[in-house]
Amino acid sequence: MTRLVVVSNRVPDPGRPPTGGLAVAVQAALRDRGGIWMGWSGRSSGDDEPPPMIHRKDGNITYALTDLSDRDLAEYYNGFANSVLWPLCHYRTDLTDFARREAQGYFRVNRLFADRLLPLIREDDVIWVHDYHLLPLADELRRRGVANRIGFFMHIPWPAPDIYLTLPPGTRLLQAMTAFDLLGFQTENDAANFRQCLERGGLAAPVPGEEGLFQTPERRFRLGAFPIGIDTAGFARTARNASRSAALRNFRTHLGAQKLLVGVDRLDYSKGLIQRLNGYRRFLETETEWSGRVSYLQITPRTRSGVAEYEALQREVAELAGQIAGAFGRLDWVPFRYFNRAFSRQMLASIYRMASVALVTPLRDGMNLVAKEFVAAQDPDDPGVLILSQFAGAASELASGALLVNPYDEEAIAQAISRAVAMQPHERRQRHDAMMAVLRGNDVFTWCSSFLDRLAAPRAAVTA
Ligand code: ADQ
Repeated sequence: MTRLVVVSNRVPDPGRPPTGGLAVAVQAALRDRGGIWMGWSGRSSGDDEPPPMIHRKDGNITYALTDLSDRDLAEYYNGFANSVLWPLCHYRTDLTDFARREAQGYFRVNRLFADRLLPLIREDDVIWVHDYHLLPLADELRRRGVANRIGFFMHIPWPAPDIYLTLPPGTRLLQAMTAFDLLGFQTENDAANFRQCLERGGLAAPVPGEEGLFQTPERRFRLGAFPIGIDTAGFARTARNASRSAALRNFRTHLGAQKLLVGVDRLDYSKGLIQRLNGYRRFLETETEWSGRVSYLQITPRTRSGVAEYEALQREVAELAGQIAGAFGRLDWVPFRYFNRAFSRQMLASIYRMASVALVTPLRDGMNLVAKEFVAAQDPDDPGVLILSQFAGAASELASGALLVNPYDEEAIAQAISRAVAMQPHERRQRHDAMMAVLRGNDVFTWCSSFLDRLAAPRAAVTA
């Protein structure tokens, strides 16, 4: 079997058990074939050029880690990736803070990745690049003579052409992306948006009669939807083996007969936290018979502290959280709890299983794995209800069982909460069964192998 070379901005800690389904699946694929996982070490080299890469071996996997300089991190990571591409792909052109210097830094770091990867690549390796930090990487590798199969998976949404094409180097990036052999997106909608961007830019044309195959004057490539899954069986097992944490036991006792609502999101403006909290507030205002009978737990670790919008959002969410607790709380009832830290996976799984309702209402999300984890963690005999944004990638798979909402509509969120807390067991079971069937049929291991199988499919010759 050919070796696998995975490239992503961040790499899981070598030697430590992987957290998160994606790392589990990618590591399993790497272990099967042997290979390399290359990415940023998480460290800065300050004002100096990054020193040579560090190589850590773990069985048949080599982790190749590069530091980046402060300037690289400011321009590539906090700059173009997180302050331009992230908001743009989440339809927030108002927050897209474009600067030419940062775009140059982004292409420069992609050249650095290519230079550092080049000596590690063997002729028949298959290369799999992940996410928006590395859109031009295949093009840089091709310029250095790499003819290997190179695939790409986009974890975040691909926006509609009228949004994407507002990006000054948008066409240059698209052109660079045609150097991949396979481009994978989370949903058919994302894939269709990308196709339209290509066609609008006149960069590639579909090959008639060949679904997903495109042609430029030089080469052919494929694109398609590969919705990412979770380790469904593994996560369900973790949730069944309830965490023995004393805090969790006390929490359960404290809740008594109250129904637990849960939200778990990184602190990010794409997650729709303000609208969601306002929806909950409206529910408490209008459905007063639930006063004292529900409690909402929001777990939101802070991320990207180097980007100004995240600091502002932190203040806004904290203020709203305080208002809700202050306005509705009683001596004997806490209607809202807000945490700003990460929880262990065991703890999260137990909390999901304890909850009657999950609120997963991003304004835009590539997939949203929390929605899938919540479903997998449920007791099938007495499952909770998933309230899910119609703009999360997960909605394209879970529409049969979730209560879909428009995440901008606070009234609709309030109504969905009141429907969820009152839902009868038979309807909850029916909905849960439907969603579990999807999650079992497409877990993260299936996702990984279906992408890699498609990448390995014979290349089609370019026709005149
Ligand atoms: P994210 O934006 O990070 O991922 P998501 O898909 O929800 O979003 O994944 C978050 C992961 O972090 C989940 O596994 C979740 O359990 C975990 N997590 C969240 N809050 C946590 C907490 N407080 N403590 C511990 N763990 C926590 C990007 C895209 C998504 C896409 C994924 C995978 O933005 O749309 O689904 O990649 O492709």
